[in-house]
This record gives sequence, structure tokens and C-alpha cells, in this order.
Amino acid sequence: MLLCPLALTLVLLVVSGIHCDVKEICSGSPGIPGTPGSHGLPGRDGRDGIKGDPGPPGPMGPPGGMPGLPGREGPIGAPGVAGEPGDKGEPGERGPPGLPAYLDEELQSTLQDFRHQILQSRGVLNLQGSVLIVGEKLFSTNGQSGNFDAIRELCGRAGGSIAVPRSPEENEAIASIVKKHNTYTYLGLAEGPTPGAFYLLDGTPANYTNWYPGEPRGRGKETCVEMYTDGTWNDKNCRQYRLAICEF
Ligand code: MAN
Ligand code: CA
Repeated sequence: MLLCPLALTLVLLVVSGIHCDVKEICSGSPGIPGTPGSHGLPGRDGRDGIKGDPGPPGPMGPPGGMPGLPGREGPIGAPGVAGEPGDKGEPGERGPPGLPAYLDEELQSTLQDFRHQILQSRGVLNLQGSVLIVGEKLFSTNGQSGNFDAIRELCGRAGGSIAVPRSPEENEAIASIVKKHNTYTYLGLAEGPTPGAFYLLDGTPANYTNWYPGEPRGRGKETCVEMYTDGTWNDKNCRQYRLAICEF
């Protein structure tokens, strides 16, 4: 490379900041490039990049770690089926005494209502001719016949007992039913161990009697008592069919 002195001077002048008007420039061919300089110092760290996506979950760890803390309480479950009923408790203490019956207005009113209804029912049955009322007693028949035991059973099932007169009035009431049906009836009497002695079915002696003249003459062989259509009595075997008349 060739550099003329003037040009060199000019270069020097320009480099040193001195201006001059010298315009003479000469040029040669470029020289070969110099060897590369040594590496500079490392630059400063750049700014942080944006945060990356979370990575995939890691593999399950080996068993045997410490148990975790208990979780929170779960929701309340559905109610179970009802249990068996418990044992019956002891009876409670006795309450205070109530009013005497005669001061209990509700009870008295109920009783009066019952009396009224019973009297009404009796009146209707009486008018229909299906019952006869004598004092506290009520006699009735359904027109059926049977032997002594069958009549006793029929009357018992109806809530009564086989009719037995205790007075002339009661005897007349039963006799009127016998007449109406034109059928003898058995009475509620039975002969005791002594022939000719008759008793009510509860075992009490029959104080009132109305034997047909000459009766009883069965001498222990006729242990039942029948009533004729005129209302008189005859001792008789118990196997005949007689009108069933009951008392209540
Ligand atoms: C039949 C039966 C007797 C009754 C006599 C009366 O033999 O009915 O019970 O005493 O007649 O003559
Ligand atoms: Ca007789």
C-alpha cells in the first residue's frame, strides 16, 4: 500500500481536528484485512422471559410416606330405616280423683241420652208386638222351636236367657205369647235331686209356681217344665220341640 506524504498530512490534520484546504488525494489498492480482534467481554444478562406452562404431574411417589392430615367432614347421609318399637313404659301415676258421677254434667247428659234411646227402642218393639215388657223384664220370641237345650243356647246367643215367670204378671205375659203361637213353651226351670222340687237355672228355688192340677207327677223322670196355652205348668221330658221364648 502506498500513501503519499500530503495525503498523510491531510489525514493527520483531519484526525487532529485541524481543517485545511489541501485537496490533493492519492489512492492505492486496499490492503489485506487485519487479523480479527479478540472476543469482547460477555454482555449483561437479558431481561427475564415470560413464565412457561406448568409441567406435567410427576410420577407417584413410593408408598410408605407419612399419612396426610384427615380430610374435612363429609355431607350428612340419608336417614336409616326406622328401628323396632321400644318396650312399653311403666304406667303413670294415678291422676287426681274425678267428680262424683252425679256432679259430672257430661256423664249425666250421656246417661239421659241412653235412657231416652232405650225407651224409644222398647216402645217401637212393643208396638210391633215382638216384645212384652213386664216391669224390668222383656220377653220375646222369634217363633222358632227347639228342645230345652236348643232354646237355652238360642236365648244365650241373643244375650238373654230362657224365660221363667217369677210372678203372676210375668206368667201372663209368657202365656199370651204361647197362646198367640199356639205352641207350648219350656220354662227356665229344672228339677233338683229331690223329685218334685224345681229350681231356677241359677240354682235358687222356684218360689212362684203355676202347676196344672196334679202336676208335677213325673217323680223325677220329667226334669223340664212346659207351659200349656192356658199358662199352667207341667213337668215334662226335655226332648220335646217347644216355642223358644227368651227374657232380657
Ligand atoms: C203325659 C205327659 C206328662 C203329664 C201327663 C198328664 O203323660 O205330658 O208330663 O203329666 O201327660 O196326663
Ligand atoms: Ca208331668
